[in-house]
Amino acid sequence: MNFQLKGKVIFFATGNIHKFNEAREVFSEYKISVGMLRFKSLEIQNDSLKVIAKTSVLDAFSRCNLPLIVEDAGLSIDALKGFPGPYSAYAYKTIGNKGLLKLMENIENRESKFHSVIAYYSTELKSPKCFKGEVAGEITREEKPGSRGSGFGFDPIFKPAKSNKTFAEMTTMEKNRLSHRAQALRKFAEWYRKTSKIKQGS
Ligand code: ITT
Repeated sequence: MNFQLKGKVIFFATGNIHKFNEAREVFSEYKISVGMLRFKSLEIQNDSLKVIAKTSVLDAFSRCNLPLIVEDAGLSIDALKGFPGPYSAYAYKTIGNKGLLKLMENIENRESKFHSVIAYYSTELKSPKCFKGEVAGEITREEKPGSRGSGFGFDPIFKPAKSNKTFAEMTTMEKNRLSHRAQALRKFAEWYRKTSKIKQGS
């Protein structure tokens, strides 16, 4: 079946509604419409977020044949030699924020980084195209969920270097000014806007 899509429309395959809402807000700045494909694509275990994202986007594409992105993100803590990094989803599911704070209990160096890789694929490409973003910050001493209970995952324990609030204490718009994901999404959106203009000959 062929779909006739009007305007600039892409899809985001993710099982995480928070990620999708962040993406929707960033893409609206670029007048790109995004639809959520709510499924978890294949997520292999690998040390590289880029390899994971590329494999995921090809898996997602094989299921729906639509132009789409996936995103893989991870939190690296300096004092834990980069852990959990590409194993962030597993660490979050198993020990969670409380477990990570416990591991960091007597550690003074709280420096950490969030990384994001967006992978895009459509029929016009030979292979997936990747875009990276990262934000430096620190792991707080306790969870700071914010009054509206916003944020997800490690948001309550991550405070970007340029802020006195954790990601969970921010609105989506505030988080999008600083976050790893928003940076990767903007790089993608700039590229996408440029390549679709070339295709349309404008
Ligand atoms: P997908 O379906 O898109 O894969 P996911 O929630 O599984 O969604 P990831 O595998 O990319 O996302 O994320 C790995 C873990 O890192 C996961 O437990 C997330 O909750 C957490 N995480 C990712 N981005 C985050 C962010 O911006 N703030 C807080 N935690 C984040």
